[in-house]
Amino acid sequence: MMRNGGQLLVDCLLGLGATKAFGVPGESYLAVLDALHDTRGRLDYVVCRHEGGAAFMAAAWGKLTGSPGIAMVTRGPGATNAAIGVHTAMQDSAPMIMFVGQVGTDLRGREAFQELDYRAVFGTMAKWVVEVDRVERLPELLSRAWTVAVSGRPGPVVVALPEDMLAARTDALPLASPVAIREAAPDSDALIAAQDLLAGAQRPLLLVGGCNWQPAGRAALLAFAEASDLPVLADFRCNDVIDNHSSVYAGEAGVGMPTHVSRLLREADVILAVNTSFGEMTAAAYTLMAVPDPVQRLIHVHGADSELGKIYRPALAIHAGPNRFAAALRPVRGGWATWRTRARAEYLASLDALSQPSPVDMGICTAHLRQILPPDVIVTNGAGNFAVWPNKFLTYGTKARLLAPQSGAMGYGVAAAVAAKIAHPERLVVCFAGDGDFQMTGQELATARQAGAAVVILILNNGIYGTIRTHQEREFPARVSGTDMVNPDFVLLAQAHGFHAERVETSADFPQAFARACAAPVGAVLDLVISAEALTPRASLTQIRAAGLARQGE
Ligand SMILES: Cc1ncc(C[n+]2csc(CCOP(=O)(O)OP(=O)(O)O)c2C)c(N)n1
Ligand SMILES: [Mg+2]
Repeated sequence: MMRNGGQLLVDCLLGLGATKAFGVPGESYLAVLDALHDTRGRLDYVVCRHEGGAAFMAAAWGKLTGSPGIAMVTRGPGATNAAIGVHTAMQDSAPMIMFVGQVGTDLRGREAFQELDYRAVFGTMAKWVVEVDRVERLPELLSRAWTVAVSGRPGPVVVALPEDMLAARTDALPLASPVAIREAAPDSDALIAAQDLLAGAQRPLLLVGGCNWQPAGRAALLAFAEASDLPVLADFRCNDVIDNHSSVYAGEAGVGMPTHVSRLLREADVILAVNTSFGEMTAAAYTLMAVPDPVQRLIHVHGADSELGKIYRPALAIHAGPNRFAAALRPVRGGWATWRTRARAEYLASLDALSQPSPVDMGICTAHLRQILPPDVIVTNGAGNFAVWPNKFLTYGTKARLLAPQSGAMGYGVAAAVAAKIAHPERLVVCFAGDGDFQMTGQELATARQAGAAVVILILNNGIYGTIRTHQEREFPARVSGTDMVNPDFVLLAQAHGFHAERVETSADFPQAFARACAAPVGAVLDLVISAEALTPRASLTQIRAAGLARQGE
């Protein structure tokens, strides 16, 4: 059977197991769009409103499902709009494949209309970039793209599609399945060495991260931690790896780090880091663990050997996938109950927020949500001070998921929520957005409506770019510049998109408004009135400014 490049690409994606593609159309890949005409119900094209939204959705899909999220965007302008999603998938270690149109091979190199050199543009941003020049090589290169995206440390792959290649015809057969790569398992010597190091520890700590966990791997890790009675920290925005309700869970090592978390990292003598890539946020810009030789004895376990010894020189480096490593672990009993109990108690205490100087007090709202959110809720957020609420004040059980960008990309939350609801229409999906954050991808409300994705979006509306104001008041106190916003009426905006929408003026109104939002069949937006004064959970704007002024006076 003869196929053109578009048809072969789509048939390969079906064989690999893709079921959704998120994109904005372009004339550069009409043959792919045409092939998708015949795959509805098997491989659906989710029509987005901005390539940044589409790429975020693909990145979030990859993080949620473990299978590459598919984005499809047009040449230059589409590709550059989509860059934020590629960068986010990289920092999140999320599998993703972005297909991008390219000028015909006969024009390449002339700076033709919308031409870009994708290898140069995405070379340092993506895990791999390839341009497919010959139509018959599509199966080979798509198989490799999929494999690269999911293996080792998962990440984004960019595949460029010259127009003439998509139009060319071939009798090449499409792929029937992905390459199945078994995770690397730890060898028994390495395991014994790890268990010995742990057994000799006074204050051991388990630090878990990454996004290629499977339910069995997570369960095995939890069982190991509980049987060994040692405290567990989640890496930045990886709160959902380990059951937060377990007596071993002690919090998230990320931005806005609570004092007990920094104490645990500093005081630990042995840290077993499983699937962690050691981004800047994990150990407070590397201040809690010295580079390259931390005082703590580090056992670093990762599925990608390129992550081992990258930043730290571990006492023991083990190249193994997280799930197989977790399955191989046997309990170590070192009498750490006191150390673990204190960590847990401090974590539980950290969930009680101070009373906030704000009409809607997010401490009260998150305390309510902790009680009523269903166990399998999917929570998403982008970036801003508001993200501290879902990241530090909500708890995630074994079935819950948190989709939050380790890249700190504003706008991720709304798009990730849409992708999550498309993946799991039966689950409650709640997005936490800042007012600035929401406006980065708010147009994807239209995508949500079109796709029937009934997400619940909470806009924590404080009228400012709060994170930047926080830094500004610390470094340039009382000189507000570029951090105020005059916002649209979010209720009207959401209603114009067909969403149920309400403005919530007090904490007391929140529970009922949230219940109505969850019941709305079309999805809902709640515009929460937050005072700019409630700048962070622990310090008000006035306090932060006063401290900044006092430092200036010194
Ligand atoms: C795409 C992007 N642009 C800019 C930034 C820098 N930035 C980080 S947080 C922030 C402010 C977020 O404001 P908002 O969403 O209103 O949340 P708030 O801090 O007020 O709670 C900005 C501008 C970023 N992280 N990502
Ligand atoms: Mg704000």
